[in-house]
Amino acid sequence: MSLQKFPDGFLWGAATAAYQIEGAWNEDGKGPSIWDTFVRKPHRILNNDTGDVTANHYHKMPEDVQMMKEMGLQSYRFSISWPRVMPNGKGAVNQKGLDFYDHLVDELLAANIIPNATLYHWDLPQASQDLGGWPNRDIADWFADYAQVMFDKLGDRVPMWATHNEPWVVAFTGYAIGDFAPGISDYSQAFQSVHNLLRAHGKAVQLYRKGNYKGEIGIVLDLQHSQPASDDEADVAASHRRYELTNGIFLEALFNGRYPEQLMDWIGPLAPDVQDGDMALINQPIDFLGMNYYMTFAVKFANRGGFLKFSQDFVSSGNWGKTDAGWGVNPAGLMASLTHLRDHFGNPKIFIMENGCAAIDDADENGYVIDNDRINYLRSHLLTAQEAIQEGVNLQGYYVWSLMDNFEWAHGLSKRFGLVRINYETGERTLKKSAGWYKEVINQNGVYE
Ligand code: IFM
Repeated sequence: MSLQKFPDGFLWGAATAAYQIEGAWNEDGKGPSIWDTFVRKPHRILNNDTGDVTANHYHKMPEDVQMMKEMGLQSYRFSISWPRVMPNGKGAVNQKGLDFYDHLVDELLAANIIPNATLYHWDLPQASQDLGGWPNRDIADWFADYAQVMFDKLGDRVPMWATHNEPWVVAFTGYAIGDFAPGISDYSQAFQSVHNLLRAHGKAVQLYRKGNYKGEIGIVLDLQHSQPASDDEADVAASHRRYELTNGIFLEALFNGRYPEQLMDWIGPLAPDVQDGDMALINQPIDFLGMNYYMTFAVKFANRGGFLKFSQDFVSSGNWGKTDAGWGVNPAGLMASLTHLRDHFGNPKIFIMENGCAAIDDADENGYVIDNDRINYLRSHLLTAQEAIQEGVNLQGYYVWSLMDNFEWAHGLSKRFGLVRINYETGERTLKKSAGWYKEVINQNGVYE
């Protein structure tokens, strides 16, 4: 067993998102989000679960920060609930909502943990959706106003900001597939959402630069890796189309100021309305790229495969099988995504902002979970990340998804991704075996092979 060390200064953390952990869905002046609405519709969420309480972090925040300290985390990535801060999506600010995040940041700093804030992790104010949501061009200004409120409040103490988390999911699962809030099935709204999410990102970055805040700002993309199922030309082309749909559309716009031409040709009338100046707004320098990595797909040409004519299967390497979320496990896809960024997008500074797995966690009578599957999953991805750094990838930090068990969207509370077990009945927190293992990784700044 040899210890694979990471470079000095490599940042170690864990991540969460507001709707998934906070609870307190209608307390202290918070407005409803599209998820508060969506979970109340029939048949949308497994077991009719909601995020109304979930891990109850809103009420347990100081205890949770102490727990992070005990776990040895160097950084904590959280998201801010837009409707907690601006209940109507624009206009009036809810002081109590702001105070919550203010207090969180102070607690983190007191515990010597670097705060890493994401402005948007899917919980759009319902009032903004009532005005058309992400497909409405005006949303970029509403988002910029919200971003400014947060920069004003926390910009002096939060050194890492992300505008969006996984805008692909926001646009496509929310507005095209419709299995996530707001539950709309319309591809043209989805492509228009991509464009407005990116314009909103651009406006927020501009404001951040203008304010001369001391930290860094970027965006977090879920980079799924697509690989052709065979050498057949049709499969290779189908895989490329899938890549452009999930990754290229964001990477090309952010780094090169254009949408992939071939994709735009394929989608024809579904393409977003791009106005003068939009692409320049989107294509501004960012300080880092956040990437979330979970999955690789083997892609085939499929005549009945929708408007991009492909079908896909999860790839699992070796004997990995699938996680409890039904996803394949393929660390090689992480390597492929990282080296792709190195080779095609100028080797940007990267943080892995999420990586982790749902596992079947059997708790003993004390709530303790021996989650060897999770440890093996994390170890294999970390070894790959370390190898990528040896290969010249500019990777500077890693966050486990997730700090604690939480509301996993359409799966409700049934899927557990946490390093910490949540007993949803009592609210009790118990560190899993993986939390102890991760603490060692952080202490050693390395992973044993
Ligand atoms: O829980 C989600 C998170 O909100 C975004 N990234 C993927 C995670 C696991 O599905």
